[in-house]
Amino acid sequence: MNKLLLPVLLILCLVLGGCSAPNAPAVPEAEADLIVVGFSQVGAESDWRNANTLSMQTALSAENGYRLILDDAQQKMEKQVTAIRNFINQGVDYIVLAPTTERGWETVLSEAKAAGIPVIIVDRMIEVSDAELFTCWIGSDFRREGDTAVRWMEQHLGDTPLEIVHLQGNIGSSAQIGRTEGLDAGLDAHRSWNLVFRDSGDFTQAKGQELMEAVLAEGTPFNVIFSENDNMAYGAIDALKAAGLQPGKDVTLISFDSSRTALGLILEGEISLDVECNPLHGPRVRAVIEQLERGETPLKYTYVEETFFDADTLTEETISGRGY
Ligand code: GYE
Repeated sequence: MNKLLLPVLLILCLVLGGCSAPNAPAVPEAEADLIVVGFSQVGAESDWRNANTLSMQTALSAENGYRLILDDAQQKMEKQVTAIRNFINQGVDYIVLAPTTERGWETVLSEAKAAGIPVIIVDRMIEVSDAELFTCWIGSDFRREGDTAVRWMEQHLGDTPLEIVHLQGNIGSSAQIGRTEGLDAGLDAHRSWNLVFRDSGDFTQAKGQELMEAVLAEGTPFNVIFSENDNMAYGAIDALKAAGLQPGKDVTLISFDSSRTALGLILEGEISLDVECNPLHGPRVRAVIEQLERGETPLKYTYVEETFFDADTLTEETISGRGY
């Protein structure tokens, strides 16, 4: 071979990543038997999300026989579409998708289907006309979570006049849609409940704080905050305290997720109700892949069992035994 051509070819090989140094196997032997899973994750917007990522990484580890390719979409649906296309190009064995929003998945999932790659949906749901575009779904009943919060409000706050500040999650995500629908049903059923503010805080602490600061600056009276996740609730607490208000006393704070920090805040009296949402889907996804590997058909929809916590039901033991 031409002396000049060889280094050029070598560099090209390395850049394209298609081949390796002479005599080295293309894939390290230990990795050759691993099941390759591409996981398109929403982002890192909350403690819930980080616990979910960790759960997937732990369950789908090399020791357990997996190679997990994680893609963080920074809460952008378009980034997830690109990630899925990359997974298809890489020829992964399975795709796991935690979708940001419910809509817009038809095309890319048809591509995965055409490539013969099973797609497992976790956490939020997708809305597609053909349910064959995904193998199965594992997650929470978000409408039920919203209804649970409303039932608690009925029992604990009754028909007293409520001025409700509603901090929503990512608009268009199942978690937002279900929890908002629950509250809307409560608002319809109670003439004395008033919605005084509603906006999306994107499930982040920073945005939750920002929105609460805006409400406080406006001088809008309120006595309930309905925060669609814990991180926005933490932001709201910071804003309330900075304004000299005491969460739990001056305002009833309702939240979702029930991560360990939030449960601690129930004990301290700052959060009044936290509806549980379990992020530990890693072992559930692994069990589904094992079923598929054995040629079995997993359940199409699996709803995770969940409860709620308030000062009456929460114990120190629950907090210490919490996995997230
Ligand atoms: O409540 C929130 C996270 O989709 C259930 O997303 C999940 C939600 C969760 O960012 O904290």
